Amino acid sequence: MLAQLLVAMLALHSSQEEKLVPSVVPSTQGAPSTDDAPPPFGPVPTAAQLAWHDREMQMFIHFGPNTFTGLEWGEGGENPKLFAPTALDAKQWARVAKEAGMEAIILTTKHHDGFCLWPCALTAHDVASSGWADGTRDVLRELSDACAAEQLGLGVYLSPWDRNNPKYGSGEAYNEYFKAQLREVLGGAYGPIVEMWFDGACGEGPNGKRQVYDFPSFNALVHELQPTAVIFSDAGPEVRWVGNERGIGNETHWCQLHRDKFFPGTPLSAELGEGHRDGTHWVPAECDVSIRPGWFYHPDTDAKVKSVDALEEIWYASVGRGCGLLLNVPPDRRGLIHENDAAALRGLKARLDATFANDFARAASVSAAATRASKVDASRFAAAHVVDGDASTYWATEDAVHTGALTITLAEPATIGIVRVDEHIALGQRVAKFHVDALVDGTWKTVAQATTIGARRVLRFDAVTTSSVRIVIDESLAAPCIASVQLFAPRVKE
Ligand code: FUL
Repeated sequence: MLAQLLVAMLALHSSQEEKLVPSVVPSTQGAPSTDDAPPPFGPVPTAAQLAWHDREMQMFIHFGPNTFTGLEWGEGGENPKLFAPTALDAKQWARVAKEAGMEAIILTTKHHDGFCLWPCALTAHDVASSGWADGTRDVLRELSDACAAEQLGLGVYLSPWDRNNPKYGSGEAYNEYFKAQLREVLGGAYGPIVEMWFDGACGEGPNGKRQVYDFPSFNALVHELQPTAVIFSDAGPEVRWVGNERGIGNETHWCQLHRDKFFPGTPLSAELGEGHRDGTHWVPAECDVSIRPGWFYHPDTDAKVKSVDALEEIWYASVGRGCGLLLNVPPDRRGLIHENDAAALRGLKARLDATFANDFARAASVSAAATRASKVDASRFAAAHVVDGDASTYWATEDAVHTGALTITLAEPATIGIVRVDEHIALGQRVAKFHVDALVDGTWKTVAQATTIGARRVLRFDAVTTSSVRIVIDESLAAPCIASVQLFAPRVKE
């Protein structure tokens, strides 16, 4: 991973990408020359974006006055005393997230009702005025500590739409208020933040006026305060919305996007899901979805928690298509993740662990139709790198070769039904079309086909018993760079 980060940092150094990594490039003295590596293709991810790709699945937490009123969009005039969880335990949230295999938790520190889950010096509409522990506790503090203890990343959602604050709709004064809130949350008091989540909603405030948000200055402030955080919004700048709230990524998912065509609150467009093969910026899609029918907890949805089957389908349609999954798990009125939600997450984890426990391709022998030459090390771009378990090494072709095939010969025949392929995205996303063949009774049979790969592509297909599998790159925008190929047994339904 370290090497992958280094390549991304070096590539970034010479590109026009926004600098989200420290400007000091680590010394490469003593390291082999990278001269004969494929040149980066198109926009490439920053170190912060590569870390986001690695997080695969994150937990979203919607919590606040709505949890107690039954609303999804609080009106802003709610009495803060309504916020009165009886047994809030952020350590339990973090434990559930960790046990589910999530890598970070993103909390609604302020939703559209304007209520702050941290004691905000700028408003009385916050936990300090609430009915919870006489206003002495701080949800964000407790979650930050709990995430640190579980080694989870922490992300924040701070809604620009504020139905409580009288400055909302006034222009500059509200934008300054909002930035002052960003400083409180991101200024360091709560430690490092991995993701800033900006919602594009822009409704009316308490005066019936709408606000013109100053996103360029919000983004600049986030980058200044938390240089290793990624910013999510409908339009990035670092992570984009997938365009639906069902957790479903697009079959074709380009991380590159003509970012300047979009803005937070941008009209819904299929392009958000698909991206653009000739896009100008690296802005991968994040798929948000709630484990319950609403974003907030409502007691009448206890029996409507998504099943393990449904969650598994969402995982394949999001993580499996190279997107990130942001799965919302709203704490209940006790301030705990409900038993039903926790059980569904445990079920998902058990199923994914069982499915991906045994990779038949690991340490299999691999050959390629053509491989890029290297003066540094003859095996530098060898096909064997796709099964070496090292995400920083990869197989590549010469620059002029935009197709290719990897043949994986297993030590003994195996019954397979799932393939996972990862591109070496530090050098950009390249593959536009590929298919998978298995050798059955002496004949190659196509078992799966798809378009893009990106960070990862996981495909399920009808089970075949075989000892040879071929990954055929039919179309690539530049020399394909494949980091990993994994083969698994089909999932046996319990
Ligand atoms: C939306 C909001 O309006 C919803 O309440 C929720 O927070 C969702 C994740 O984003 O735009």
